[in-house]
Amino acid sequence: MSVGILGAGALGQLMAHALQEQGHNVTLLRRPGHADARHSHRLTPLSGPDRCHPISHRASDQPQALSTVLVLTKAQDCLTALEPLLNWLPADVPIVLLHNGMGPQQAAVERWPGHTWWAGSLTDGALAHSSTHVRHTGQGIRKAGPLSDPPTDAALPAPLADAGFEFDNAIVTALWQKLTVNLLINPLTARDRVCNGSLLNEAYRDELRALSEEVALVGRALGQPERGSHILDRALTVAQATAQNRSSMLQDVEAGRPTELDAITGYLIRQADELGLPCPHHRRLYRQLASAQ
Ligand code: KPL
Repeated sequence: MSVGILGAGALGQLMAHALQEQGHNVTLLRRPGHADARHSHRLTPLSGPDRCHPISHRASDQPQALSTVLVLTKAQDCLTALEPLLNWLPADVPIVLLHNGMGPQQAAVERWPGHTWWAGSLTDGALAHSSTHVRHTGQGIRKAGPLSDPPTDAALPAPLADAGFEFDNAIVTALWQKLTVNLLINPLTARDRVCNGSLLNEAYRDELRALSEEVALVGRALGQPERGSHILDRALTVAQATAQNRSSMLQDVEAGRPTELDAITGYLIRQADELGLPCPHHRRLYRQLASAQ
């Protein structure tokens, strides 16, 4: 049995290496029509010399024996990427949604309710130098838990435990907390084209405080009560741990790719609209970035 990974970007490649190094067979699940192949993938770790692993590539519409599927596509690509796989994947194979932002997780469960859905978050920094070479730029926190409602007592699938994920039975709260980090770091770094660590600069403090207070306001109304200062501290801790990293949104902007703005700032604004909350700083950031795409 293999662990299937949908999404061969920086984090998809990083997880493929982490799993191979723990003795798992990994298959990168590519678009329908992709010919079977085995490529040598290179990892530049946080320290020490580069390491290479051979990794299989197979089309996602080809039935194959998979123990677990990790979904590391961009948020906006997740549902489309899942479709060919869900035509044949047995319902009891755990599918772990690990993209940034919120919205697609709930949409996947609603659209394919019979499957075994998990979700998670990872705050590692990673940079894809090419489709077969990734650099690990920051050690992060990795969490996953069942998405089914109410939460089941299921244990963490073995590949996740081996890749350093912690079990979290309140994963929606963890997703929200990761979203709060992405809400503060990603749009600002993408707008100003700076590394995560630049946000530690005093020049950003007022804007970050205002953004954090707006997130806290929406969070409270959604049953995620947290002070703005906690939200800010968490984002600054991640910015420090990934100081040299270019956020995924900045990498997308620089490469001219669509960003996850809609699943990050867009998600917050949609919630604020439903709740009748203003969020002017996030709306302005959204407009600045949406017009740049
Ligand atoms: O998740 C990230 C991202 O870039 O999308 C962080 C944690 C901000 C690391 O860069």
